[in-house]
Amino acid sequence: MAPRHFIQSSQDDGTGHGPETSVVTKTRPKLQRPPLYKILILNDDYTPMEFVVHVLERFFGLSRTQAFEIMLTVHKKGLAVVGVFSFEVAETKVAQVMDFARRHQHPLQCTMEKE
Ligand code: TYC
Repeated sequence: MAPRHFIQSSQDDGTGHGPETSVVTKTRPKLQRPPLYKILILNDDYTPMEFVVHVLERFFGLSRTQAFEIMLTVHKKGLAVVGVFSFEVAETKVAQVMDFARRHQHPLQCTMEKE
């Protein structure tokens, strides 16, 4: 079939709104926020308190006071959230903490959980 061309005059935008008018429409695609992941530190009976404080300072950028507070929460309650991150950042930090603990022969456990 032969192509058909529709020609609009500059005086008529085809909307019926009269000459030289146009309708501006903006499409707003539905955006999904990327999911966030909590990192949890778990209590155990063997890892020294000072080591946990050091881990929290080193890998989570916490001050000594914040790190000590969170370590004590874990010690008393069994676990605590130490931060919330994107999947990639959480995965990297968990791997770094687990590796660091293993290299120092401490049984410290660190996990991530979708928020
Ligand atoms: N419960 C440990 C102790 O008494 C200290 C500790 C705190 C270990 C937090 C792990 O995630 C932890 N030495």
